Amino acid sequence: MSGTNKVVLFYPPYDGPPLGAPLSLLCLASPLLRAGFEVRLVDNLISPDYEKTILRETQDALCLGISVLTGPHIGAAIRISRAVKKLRPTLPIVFGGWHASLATEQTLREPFVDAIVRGQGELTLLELVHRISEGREWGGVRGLSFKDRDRRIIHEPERPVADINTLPAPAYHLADPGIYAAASGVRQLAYTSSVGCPYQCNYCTDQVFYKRRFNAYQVERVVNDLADLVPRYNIEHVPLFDSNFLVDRRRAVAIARGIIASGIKFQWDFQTSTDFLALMSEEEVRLLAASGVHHIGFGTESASQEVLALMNKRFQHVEQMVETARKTHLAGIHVVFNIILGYPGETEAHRQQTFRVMSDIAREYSNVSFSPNIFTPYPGIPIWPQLKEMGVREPRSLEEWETLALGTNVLPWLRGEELRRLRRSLEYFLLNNQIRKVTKKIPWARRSVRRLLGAPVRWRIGKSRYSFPWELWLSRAVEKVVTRRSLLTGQTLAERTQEVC
Ligand code: B12
Ligand code: SF4
Repeated sequence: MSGTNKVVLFYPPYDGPPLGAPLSLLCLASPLLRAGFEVRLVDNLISPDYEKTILRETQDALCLGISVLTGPHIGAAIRISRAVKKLRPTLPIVFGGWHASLATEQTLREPFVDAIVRGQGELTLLELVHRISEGREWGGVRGLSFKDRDRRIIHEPERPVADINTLPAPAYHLADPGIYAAASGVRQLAYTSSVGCPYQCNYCTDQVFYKRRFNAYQVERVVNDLADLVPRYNIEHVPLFDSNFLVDRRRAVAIARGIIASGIKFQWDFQTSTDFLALMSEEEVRLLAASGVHHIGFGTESASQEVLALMNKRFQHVEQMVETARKTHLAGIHVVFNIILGYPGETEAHRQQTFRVMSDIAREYSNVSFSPNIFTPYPGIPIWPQLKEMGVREPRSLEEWETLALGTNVLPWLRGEELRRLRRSLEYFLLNNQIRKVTKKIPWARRSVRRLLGAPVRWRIGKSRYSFPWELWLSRAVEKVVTRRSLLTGQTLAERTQEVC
């Protein structure tokens, strides 16, 4: 038996604007607290000096848990783990989250990782913490991979995905939204009303994690939670972290109705696919807006039906993108269309088609912005076998995955002149949209700017001619006009994040 009952949970720093307290840790903390354990949450906003905090807090802890997504999270996770192991070599370090769940064997090979909780973490972590606290063996905990006493790697069988209605509510009281508001300028509270998406896009791991099952809270639960949490924490904005919020459109509309009826005022946003929104009536989309939806992110990815088929996205059609833009425009909702560039099998002609169609949509509907990125293969995505055949090298260690920020180009078919042309056409595409937005804001300059810059830019996109890019030089000299936006919230991304592509 251990004399302590403290669990330290760490969320490493990430690129981009803060989205409120890390929901993963708040969810993990809840069952631990109920079982009588003490929980310390650490991230770079709660504790700017997080490294020192963790070293201090882990002195008398039962274990350290770290949440890891592919990319920049990994660097801090490695650094902290090594520092903790130096001071307390026997303290169990447990990794969890999407990266650790999808690249389990490789991550667990690192000497500083003792166990990995695969998939949803609430029940598995609780069971593990009980074992640690009671000094028992770790074998038999479903969903756990770990090193035994001889440092051999053991993978226990999968834990079935839990119905989220059976899990305790996130421990929101552990993180003061004011701390995050100071960094982002908005009092935010992240909320998940459902997990899972029925589709199987072959660049996405949602199907691996949540098994294609849409697993959702009832309408009343969502409305009651929000009506309670928003005033209690004085929240202005709720980003929903659902994989595909509109899978059940009737539920979504009823949630919007419930929020309106509750009289609580706040903004909220979500991600979904255009096929679902396009099926909603204009009134239903207006209802979403009236309840506070001000932004929706869509994984549109391409305007070429051939490329969409290559992505196993046959459920989505260009007409639905147009319909989505039209209905959200009518309702006054801002939308971001994500675009994936360089997908295996995509030709330059496909790409130009995407830029042309998307430019046409944006010209017609001013509420549309874009988030274009070069295809980044994350661990566990179903298309990996094909990527390997095409010469993409899979990172061989945890450390190597750290450099894989969104938009990092690891595609061997996107090199030299091909890459230069992609970048140039992308810059023109973004410039074209930016000109449209800027001239909308300054009507007196509209005609002259459009004539001087807009017309030649549109001509280039139409004809795919990008040599001697004087418009780009001019725009860069005047101001930074080319901006990218976050799919989750629609916020403009930091310059560093924008320039990855
Ligand atoms: C919100 C979000 C973010 C936010 C999170 C901020 C915050 N304050 O919480 C931020 C902005 C950091 C983010 C960034 C990125 N994200 Co993101 N993000 C999401 C999203 C929409 C929701 C995640 C979430 O919080 N869910 C709710 C919580 C409760 O679930 P959870 O995080 O999965 O946590 C559970 C388990 O994973 C596990 N668990 C998690 N951590 C730990 C730790 C321990 C110790 C244990 C035991 C268990 C455990 O238990 C938790 C409770 O069940 C998911 C999509 C989705 N549907 O989940 C994508 C997703 C996780 N992101 C993804 C990607 C690709 C990214 C980026 C890499 C690229 C990008 N989009 O820009 C960046 C890079 C981040 C970085 N390294 O800097 C991928 C995952 C890829 C991967 N291999 O990591 C997802 C799945 C989207 C997708 N379908 O492709 N993201
Ligand atoms: S629709 Fe979105 S969440 Fe669903 S499988 Fe495709 S990319 Fe993943």
